[in-house]
Amino acid sequence: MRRHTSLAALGLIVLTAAGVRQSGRSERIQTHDNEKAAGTLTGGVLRVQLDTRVGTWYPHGQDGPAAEMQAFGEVGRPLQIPGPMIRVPKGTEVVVSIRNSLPDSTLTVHGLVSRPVPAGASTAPVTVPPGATREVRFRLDAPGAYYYWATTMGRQFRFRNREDGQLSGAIIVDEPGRMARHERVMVFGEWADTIATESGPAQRRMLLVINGRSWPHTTRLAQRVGDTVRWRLINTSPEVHPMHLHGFYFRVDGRGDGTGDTTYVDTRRDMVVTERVPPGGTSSITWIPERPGNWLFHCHFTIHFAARGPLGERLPPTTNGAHARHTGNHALEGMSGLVLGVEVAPRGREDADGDNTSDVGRRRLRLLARPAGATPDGPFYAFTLHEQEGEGAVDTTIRSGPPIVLKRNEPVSIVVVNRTPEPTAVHWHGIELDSYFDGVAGFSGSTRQLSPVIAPRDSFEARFTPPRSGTFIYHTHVDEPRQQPAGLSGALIVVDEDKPYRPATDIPVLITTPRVVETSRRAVLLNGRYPAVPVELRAGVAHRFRLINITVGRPGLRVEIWRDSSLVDWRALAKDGADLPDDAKVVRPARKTITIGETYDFEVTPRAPGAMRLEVRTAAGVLIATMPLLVR
Ligand SMILES: [Cu+2]
Repeated sequence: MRRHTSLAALGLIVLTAAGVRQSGRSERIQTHDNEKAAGTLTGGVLRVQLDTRVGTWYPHGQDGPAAEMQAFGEVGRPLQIPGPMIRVPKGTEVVVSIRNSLPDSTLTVHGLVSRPVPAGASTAPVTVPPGATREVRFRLDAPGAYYYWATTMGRQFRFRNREDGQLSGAIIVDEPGRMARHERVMVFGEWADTIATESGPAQRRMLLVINGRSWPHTTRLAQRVGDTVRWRLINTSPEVHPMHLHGFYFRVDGRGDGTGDTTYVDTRRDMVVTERVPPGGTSSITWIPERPGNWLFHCHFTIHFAARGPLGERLPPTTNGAHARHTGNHALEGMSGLVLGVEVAPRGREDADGDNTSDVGRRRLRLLARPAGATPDGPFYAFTLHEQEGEGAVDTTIRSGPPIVLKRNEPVSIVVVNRTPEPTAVHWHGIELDSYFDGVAGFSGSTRQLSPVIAPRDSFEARFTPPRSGTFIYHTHVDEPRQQPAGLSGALIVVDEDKPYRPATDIPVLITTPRVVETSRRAVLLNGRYPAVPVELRAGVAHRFRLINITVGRPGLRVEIWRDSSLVDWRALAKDGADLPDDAKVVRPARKTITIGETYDFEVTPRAPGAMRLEVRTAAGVLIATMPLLVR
């Protein structure tokens, strides 16, 4: 019962007369995947009757821990998280009645307005006093993904994450006849509060959910090789989510902000592996699973997907080496929150471990994860890369792995050897490879053969053939909040045979999170160092900057290149390893927001000798790292 004390302490009456079911608990809230539209559509008019009550929410599945939460439901039906979905063909008039059955909370509902919003029209929210019912009418003429949301605490969207945090529902407007068969609507939500603990200080807990549930209880999607998969991502949480798909690129068909939604023409659809979905933002994406096996789609902001306890409680800090959480299944126990699993079934006889048996022309590398010193609050680790036998010494001044440079279409074997005292696994971020080698221990592969965690003193051989030249990432996919700052990430660069990697003009800028003990809290490492090592450039020569954000908690990083008090120009070349179409390779002032799990390639040609500098800033503009660029 302890977990209900905070809501009671807020004065929220958690049981309604109509809602009581059994043993003092309020009615059970249904979580759902937006597969059924609410209301009744007749004669071009959709009528929806919403009610608002308190129920019991089970974000960890039917038998898991539960929390009392405010929720919407249709009148006469169970409460739902997310709220009932409004889905209509374009040109539909919508009549929504909203009953507020909360005994003592005034409900303020936003987003029940026409799309497009008529010029000069009010988008003011609807206020519904306790016990009252209000009716709103609007038209949905603009196809796209939108949402409605409500607060009972008078909060703005960006502060709404308490007991009213799940009062959100999708609004989808379809082009007539274009409802994609495989389309899924995913509503992201957050709930956070502070609870008293039996011993010690109050603890903040935070729960991130997709369609009302947290991993591993999110819906497991089943697809088949070759399916067209279309997802609508609707972020009704107050935080930014860098959403990353393993193993495949996806196209971004459109983006919106809840009020408007832009569908891009075909040539303007970004091809990415990571999409930054801001608070209140929507993205419509399409991808085709080309290889069978198990694949993850998850937020790359570690506090949004790392392991947590029931209802988002923080887990006790881990001790050096002995990592109890990973004795079981890493994928199920080592992650939570905004994570979705996709199981892709083969169409023919292809296997999830693919055709990687041939050794003809295969390059062999060894990647060692090794101890690299320690401080009282934890160890450092280092990756070292070896083409031959022999190991060399660990350079403890660099807190990231060396760039791994591979050739496009050249088969490679990378044996990851774990010399650290804790389990690990390596994910090849952005590489299109077979599922078994993707690096999500306990999930990658297929039910026939799941990819193992790499135990201390053990090794794992990853085999793949990178099909695309570009800038990628390799990083640990185990206990990321600790192992990444300990040193376990690096740049993965794939080049064409006729365009080899040249250290003089290829400039990787790997941005990682330091261990707090080494630098100030407001700093990031550039290529594993703080302060960054200066880089030499040549005037009149084109340099390829390969920018990578693989921090654990900086989703709004901004990278800029300055000469004196002006931004220099750069030319966009690629995003997430995929070349941009020619008409998108535009020259612009050198400033770009790069979220976690994204890579960007930019071409910089310094005009004259002198001093330039690459600056990394927070979303708010605070300078957190500088790389001096010396032009000769
Ligand atoms: Cu997130």
